[in-house]
Amino acid sequence: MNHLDAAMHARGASQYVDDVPRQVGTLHAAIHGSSVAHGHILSMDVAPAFAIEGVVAVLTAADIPGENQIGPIILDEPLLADGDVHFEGQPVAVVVATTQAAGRKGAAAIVVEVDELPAIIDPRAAYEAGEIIGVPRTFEIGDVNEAWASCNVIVEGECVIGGQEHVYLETQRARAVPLEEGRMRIYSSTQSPYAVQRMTAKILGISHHGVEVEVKRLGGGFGGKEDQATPWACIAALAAHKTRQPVEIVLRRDEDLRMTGKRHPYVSNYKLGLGENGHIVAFEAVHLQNAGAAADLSTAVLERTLFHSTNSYYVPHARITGVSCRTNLTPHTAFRGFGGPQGMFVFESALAHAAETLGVPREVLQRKNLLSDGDLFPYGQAVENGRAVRTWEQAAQDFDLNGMITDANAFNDVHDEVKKGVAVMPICFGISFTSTFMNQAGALVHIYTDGSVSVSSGGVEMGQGLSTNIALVAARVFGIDASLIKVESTDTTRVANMSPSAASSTTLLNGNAVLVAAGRILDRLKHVAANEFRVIDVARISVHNEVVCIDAKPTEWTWQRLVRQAYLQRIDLSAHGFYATPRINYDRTEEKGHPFAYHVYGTAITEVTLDCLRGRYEIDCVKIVHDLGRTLNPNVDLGQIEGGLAQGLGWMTLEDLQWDEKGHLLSNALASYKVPDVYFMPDDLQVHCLEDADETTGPFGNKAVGEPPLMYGIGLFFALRNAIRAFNPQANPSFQSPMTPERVLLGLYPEFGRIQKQMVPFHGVTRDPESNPVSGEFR
Ligand code: MTE
Ligand code: LUZ
Ligand code: MOS
Repeated sequence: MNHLDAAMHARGASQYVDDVPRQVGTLHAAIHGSSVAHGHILSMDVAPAFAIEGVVAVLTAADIPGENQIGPIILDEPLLADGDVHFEGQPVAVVVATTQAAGRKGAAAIVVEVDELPAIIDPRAAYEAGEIIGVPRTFEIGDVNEAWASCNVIVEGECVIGGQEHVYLETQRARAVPLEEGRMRIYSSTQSPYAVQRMTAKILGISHHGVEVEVKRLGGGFGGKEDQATPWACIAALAAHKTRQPVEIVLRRDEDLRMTGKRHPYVSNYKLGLGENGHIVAFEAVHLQNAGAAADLSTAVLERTLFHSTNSYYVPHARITGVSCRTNLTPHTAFRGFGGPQGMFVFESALAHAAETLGVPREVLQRKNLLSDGDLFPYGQAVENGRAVRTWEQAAQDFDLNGMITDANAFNDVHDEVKKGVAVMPICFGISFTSTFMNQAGALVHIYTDGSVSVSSGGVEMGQGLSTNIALVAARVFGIDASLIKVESTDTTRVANMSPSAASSTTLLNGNAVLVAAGRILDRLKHVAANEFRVIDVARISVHNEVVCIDAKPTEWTWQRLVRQAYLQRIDLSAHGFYATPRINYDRTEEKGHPFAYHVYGTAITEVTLDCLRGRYEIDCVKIVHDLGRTLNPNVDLGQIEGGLAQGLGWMTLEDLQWDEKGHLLSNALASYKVPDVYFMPDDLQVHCLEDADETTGPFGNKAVGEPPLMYGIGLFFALRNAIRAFNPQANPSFQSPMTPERVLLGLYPEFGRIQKQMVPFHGVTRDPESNPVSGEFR
């Protein structure tokens, strides 16, 4: 079975928000975004917009009937600028017109006078200026201060980590249709229909039940629509509310790049101490997160950075601090991995630094320090059913790691201008929203009298294959073919209060909710069959391949007959299901708990060939052993592993976000922001999955797969580093990502000077133990 949408995607037949035929009278909204990154608005003249033919209305903060506030965690973000602007592109006014073109012309005609203030771009500058969002957080285990004394070698340094643009194929968009009694129906490209529902209600000043949100599918989200699809839907709804006409908004690629947040850039300091035998003794890190101009999800992202700051290694003494720093960039947001990749990159850099200082291969230190069952993470959860060693050992064996390293060294011995580098990247990623209450989901299942089935869940299809997984779960419960299942759009009137489709947990949460709902109906059907066949023990009844069985032996009743009979007996053929992940908890005062249902593990081996005259490189191969549990659909999961890897490789090497000192995005088009393509990917890409690795949380032994494979991409950074040092053993390029060909070249020839590693003293951050977590509405 393929991805359910594959054939339609290939034919261009899949419908997205603006493919559904428009109602007569549908208007178009366009945004006037701030032209400066920081300042006070002195005056605004919207009259010139009305001079443009087709312009119907102009809306500003003053037109918002409810609250002008869309902050999801901390209430610090207006929908439309009010008094001040905090980033370039920040929505200031909305122009509603009969065509998109007229709307954009109108938006451009608006004149805003701003008293410009200096912009902060760098999180270090923000930290020094006291521009901190929320409060610093610290995870601590063991006794770090004591532990340094027993270390044999201690390394300290700094990492500068680049952000990342989501580049979903489908840019942000929404359509709002006014209903009777001031209600609103919204079609949105969002990972979080309920966030759109409740924020729109807040903006319009009405109840949640006054807003209906429907999502068919997304042309990619990657976290960029976990929260940041919401403002565009609110703007469409506001415009529809004012004009009493349907309103659509579609961002052009350049508008989307300019106005929406990205993966958070970080600047982090580390200090790592090893004992005599190479075992890790102590680790300390301070992560300064570049949050952009508003909190958005930054505090939650920062929290996951802390959770993943020791990756898949056992660290007995650790102190890890994170600070979310306010700058004048777009508010940065969720992106596949959600802060985890940044945390892992820092630890891998520290390990590289230590290995190079000791003169031992990095993979020796990595292997020695992998987690075992019973080891504690710094946040207090113990490793259970850990697979760090298992995936490492299988990768080393299946792909002959030692042979690869020997061959690369032999190659390097006889080549002067071309060098190979090999690196291993183990991953360990926690599955669950780190805000425990978010780990809940609902589903609604109907069986029609012809035996066909309708399944709604709170999960959103964004290309990751959720609908395929959901169809397979329902088909398996009922014992029928997946072609009998229709996976419906995601609609807030069918499933209430849904969490975003995120944290890789959508199949875990919604699949289990479907399992519960379908199981309820199946139970009723079994009773109908048991009555008919005069079987006392209902457990003897089952359905296989659309045939009713007793003791697994077929009867003459088909699935269709069973359903029809139940209907005639007036048995309810619909059910709601609800699921809440068991066992999880987290205490933000103590910074301890059991936040994750389980962890996903894996190991990737990456080999790169570097042209040491030009700084260009080819990825020879990436070879992965991944822990999928028991897959529901191997094609879907393989797509997630390969796609995640591609995104991680791009983040580490090609994708270079640049802003000027005034906070203007320079990499503001896909011509100046390079994403990996099929040629960039290794020709030799192998993925092996662990066998006999069922995860009891399920559904059906399944393990989450969406985000973790991105972090395999980190291996490429260190493979390149090894190749650079094979050419020039004195080279010590800074731990700065992305490792673009330009930076590789400068790394090869440090005498060019520009990017030599600077040793930066470790800086501590004080934490106020009184004020811990997070205020705000929903977390
Ligand atoms: N795959 C595709 N094709 N498109 C996407 O937008 N998003 C990723 C990942 N894989 C994404 C994707 C992200 S950020 C997450 S959290 C998960 O899918 C969400 O889906 P899941 O919970 O079903 O894994
Ligand atoms: N979103 C969120 C996430 O709200 N909480 C999380 O823990 C998370 N993790 C990964 C991706 N999105
Ligand atoms: Mo993914 S970053 O959880 O949307």
